[in-house]
Amino acid sequence: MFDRVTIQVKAGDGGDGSASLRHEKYVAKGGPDGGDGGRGGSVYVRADPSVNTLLQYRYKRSFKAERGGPGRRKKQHGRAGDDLVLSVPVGTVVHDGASGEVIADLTTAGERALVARGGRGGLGNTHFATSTYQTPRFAELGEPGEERSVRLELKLIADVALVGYPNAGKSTLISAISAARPKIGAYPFTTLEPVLGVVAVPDSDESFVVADVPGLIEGAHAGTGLGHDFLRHVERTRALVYVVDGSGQEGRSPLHDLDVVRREIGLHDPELLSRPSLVAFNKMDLPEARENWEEFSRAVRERGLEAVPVSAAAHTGLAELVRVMSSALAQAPAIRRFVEAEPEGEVLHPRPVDSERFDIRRKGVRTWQVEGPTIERIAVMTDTGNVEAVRRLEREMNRTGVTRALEEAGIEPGHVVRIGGVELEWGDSTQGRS
Ligand SMILES: Nc1nc2c(ncn2[C@@H]2O[C@H](COP(=O)(O)OP(=O)(O)OP(=O)(O)O)[C@@H](O)[C@H]2O)c(=O)[nH]1
Ligand SMILES: [Mg+2]
Repeated sequence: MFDRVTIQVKAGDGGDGSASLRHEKYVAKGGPDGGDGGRGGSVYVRADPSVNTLLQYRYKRSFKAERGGPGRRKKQHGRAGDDLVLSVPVGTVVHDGASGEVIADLTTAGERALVARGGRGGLGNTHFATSTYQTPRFAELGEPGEERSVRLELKLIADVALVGYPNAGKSTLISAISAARPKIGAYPFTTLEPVLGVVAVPDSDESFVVADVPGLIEGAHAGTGLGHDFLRHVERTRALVYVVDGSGQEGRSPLHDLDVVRREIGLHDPELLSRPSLVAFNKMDLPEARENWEEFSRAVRERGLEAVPVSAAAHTGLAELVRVMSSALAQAPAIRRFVEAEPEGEVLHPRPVDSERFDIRRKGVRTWQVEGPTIERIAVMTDTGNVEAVRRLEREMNRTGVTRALEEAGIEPGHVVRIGGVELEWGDSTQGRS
């Protein structure tokens, strides 16, 4: 079943700022006129009602948004990179691939989550001119776009799940009460993927969504048969219908099947047992089923459940079954899928506000590491091949208190400081407090 996939996403890098100096007639070097780089495109995941599976991510697993354009002379700013929007089915849960943490649960059509933020454009040199320093010959590099792995997990959203032993007739039943046409077979495990069908409630304009899920057998929670993996889909349904083969297959009694299936469901998630439930006692067209019905219905009532005798094949009892299903739903609490969400709302994943806080760690006798959002961002946006750009980084280190903290921690000339991806050698001459 292809309902989980991990993809790599990379937002666009910001465009580099420009270090252009104005060309004026009769003036050898004019003031700075370099524009800013454009921001990089971000990557979003969006719940699209016209998409039903995650299959489009089966082979292509890596996605990149466009980078921002570079700033140019005459204060021309670079153009912003286009965002990349990845479509997923409604009901997709988006996790951070590394931590497993849930970034967003896209339960409403149109909802989208930001998964990788585009890098900021680098500032052009016009930003670095001061009254005493009028021709800065450097600009910031674009900030790299965020990059991360993202796990997409599809959890179907249905009102009612049909659960039961293989061959109980779940697929036959859903095709009898809805327009869904899953494969039906006289062999177990015909259904390999969950299937959804919309059921109209007679004499009303209501309808509800039913999910036909693969068969469950004893030991499913431990991986027997198809295992219980697909029961994750059942977690998102509001009511359960246990479908049992009333004729008893291979010497198993219908009651035994019901108990086994309920036990497996409880082992997967005990909470599921307390959802509104009922039993569809199927294959009433067969004499064995009619014989079993009396005893079964009594035993089921003792368990506090209601059973409805039906024949999915002969289409008997179905109107009554649908009526009981819809009244079970009427008592079922609205679950997570009804969480308030703006139809076109955006789920933002929290991102630490840029702060000037930083930590210093000694990494070895001569090596120091500085970590902090602001200083790291300035460092990655520094063109280390440009002396003036490095000077500016040093000024920022002074301004934010990094320099003082390193000195207090005991840094000495010749030591190496790492910030973001940048390495600086500590020296007397370059650490002037300007
Ligand atoms: N006589 C009779 N046979 C039925 C009835 N409902 C289903 N069947 C038969 O039972 C067999 C299994 O039906 P399916 O609908 O594929 O059963 P399932 O529960 O979806 O099975 P899995 O997908 O393997 O879990 C098929 O041969 C059906 O024709 C019924 O009401 N009466
Ligand atoms: Mg089936």
